[in-house]
Amino acid sequence: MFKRISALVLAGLTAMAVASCGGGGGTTSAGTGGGDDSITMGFSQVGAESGWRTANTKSVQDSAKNAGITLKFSDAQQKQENQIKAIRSYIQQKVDIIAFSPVVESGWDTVLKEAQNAKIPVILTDRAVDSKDTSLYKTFLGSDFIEEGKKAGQWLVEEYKDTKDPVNIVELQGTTGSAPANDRKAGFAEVIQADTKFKIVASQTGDFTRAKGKEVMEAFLKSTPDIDVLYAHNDDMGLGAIEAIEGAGKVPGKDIKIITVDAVKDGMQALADGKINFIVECSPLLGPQLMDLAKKVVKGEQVPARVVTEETTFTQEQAKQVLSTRQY
Ligand code: GYE
Repeated sequence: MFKRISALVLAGLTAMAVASCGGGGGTTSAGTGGGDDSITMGFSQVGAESGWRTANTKSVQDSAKNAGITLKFSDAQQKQENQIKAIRSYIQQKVDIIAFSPVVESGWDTVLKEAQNAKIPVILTDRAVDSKDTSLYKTFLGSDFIEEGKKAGQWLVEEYKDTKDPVNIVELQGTTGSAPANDRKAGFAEVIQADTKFKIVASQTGDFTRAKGKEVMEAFLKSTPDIDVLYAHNDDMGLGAIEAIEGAGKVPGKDIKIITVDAVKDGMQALADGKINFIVECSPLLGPQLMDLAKKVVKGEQVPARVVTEETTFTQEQAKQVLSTRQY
């Protein structure tokens, strides 16, 4: 360990962290630890809201173990205040590096400044912050969410290229204020606005969860006649919405075409089954790259300010082909 903390003190601090996290889901440690030059990372996860998140957590935990990095992990249950508490506890524990996936974009400057003052480097993973001062973190590893929104819009434009009739779209947004919700909305809107036949007739948050996706889609189906297309910012909300659509006696994928983002197993299965029409991939397997970046940052090496994840898209036919080999 870089900062030589005795096992006793460490245990005490971990207990403090659990206590201070309150309803925040607590803190657990994993990894091989040991050796004087091993790295301790404090990782504050958004929550466990989706299949994507579960796969991301597993990727981070497995890769920490493989990289010999001791991981202190906490789940913020989609609450910014829990993430701020977790980051403060990592600062107190003098971890070597902090990585986190910020639930929303705004409101991080104070706590990031505290980490900077304590000389603990921070890596953003998966989601971005909107801080003007980019020296508050070393790098941001994750997807280009605007690009994802554009890919969703491009599919729609192509799918409806032969019609002049209005296309009524309902949108299930991700967590309000989160980078993927903001950017997936913006990228999609930018592409479809080129043709006035595309109309977003209702747009509301489903908080990236299946339950909320179902609930909001039920409300859309009651309040909005003639829905042609659903654009859901993740698979889980799309899967919840499919239940609502079937419950209303309509056929998902036919009566209402569905576009989602992520490409987790359950989403890909629904795509292969014809219930979803198109999925934009967003990879949760960020762990290995995160650990590589962490090692470099702790050694004081230069890392790129932005590392973008490589991603693709899937049609129903493509989903059938790759389904059996999906890792998540
Ligand atoms: O798309 C969604 C999850 O931040 C990219 O968060 C991530 C998003 C992902 O809940 O399923």
